[in-house]
Amino acid sequence: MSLSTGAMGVAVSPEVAAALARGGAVVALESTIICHGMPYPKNLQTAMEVEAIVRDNGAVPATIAILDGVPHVGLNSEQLKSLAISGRQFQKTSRRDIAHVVASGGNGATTVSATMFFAHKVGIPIFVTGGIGGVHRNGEQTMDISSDLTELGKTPVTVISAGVKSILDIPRTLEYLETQGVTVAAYRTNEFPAFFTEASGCKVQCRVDSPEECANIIYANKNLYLGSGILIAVPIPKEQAASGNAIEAAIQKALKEAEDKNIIGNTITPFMLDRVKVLTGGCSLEATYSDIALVKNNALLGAKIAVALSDLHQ
Ligand code: PSU
Ligand code: MN
Repeated sequence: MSLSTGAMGVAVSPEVAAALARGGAVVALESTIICHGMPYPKNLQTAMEVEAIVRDNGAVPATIAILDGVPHVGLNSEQLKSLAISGRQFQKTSRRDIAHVVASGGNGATTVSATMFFAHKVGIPIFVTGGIGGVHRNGEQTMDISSDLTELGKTPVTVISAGVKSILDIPRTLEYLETQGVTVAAYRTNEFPAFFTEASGCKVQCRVDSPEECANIIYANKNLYLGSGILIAVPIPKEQAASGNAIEAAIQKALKEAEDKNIIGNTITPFMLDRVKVLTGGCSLEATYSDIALVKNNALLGAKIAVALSDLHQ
């Protein structure tokens, strides 16, 4: 089946297009986590389970990727499978890389910034992922600040994540988000979560306790044409939380390895994520698999927020 890419140059799957046309709930999902975050077949299994959770909770999933130079919003099962098998052959694509990947007819796994861009382009206001990028440790020297943060500043999409991994500088990430005018809300907690652990030591101004409350904030953002994004941070469930000390020790070791190997640019995040996973694998099984558990946990809330938001618009 061939899809019309329309004037926007984006191929929207029939299911997603129909849901958007009726004002139904749709949840965008990224593809970097599939291609660069987990090996096959774990990545395919996870991607399918996340889509199923979104569906079971009343929303339509829209996984986003660039296939043969065409940005796709909503993938069918063959496309999802081929993406998962290809893995790292799909180029990690942030906003910076989009035009080049499209012009060269390439395959791109979209990061948070690129996924937000395409979600907004086709009218999807909600996007679920595991963790977003941020200000890297030593970012004050390297200026390595993820384009996820500037995208959140200029694109009105709500991202549901488990906070920011502590491989990054969390306090500076929050400072930068404030500079960018991004609403940061923590779900059922007063503290910003640190992905593997429930708390980062950083307080947030905005606490939300229900999907409806989240939807009200998104609605207000839209009505005021604020134009900026919203980050909803959901802490890891208590029973899955890893030991903060074990994680920090692994991060320190991985940072040293990255420095020795001179790993910089857009390979630093996948490298750090991979090494922390391996280095904590021995002492904390939960940490190894928390990525998967957390995306699922976030998908559950994201779908409920999407449904609450679509109800507000009816
Ligand atoms: N953090 C995670 N898992 C991920 C990423 C970040 O815990 O998979 C991915 C996301 O796609 C995010 C990207 O948008 O890494 C950020 O990369 P960078 O730091 O190069 O901007
Ligand atoms: Mn970077």
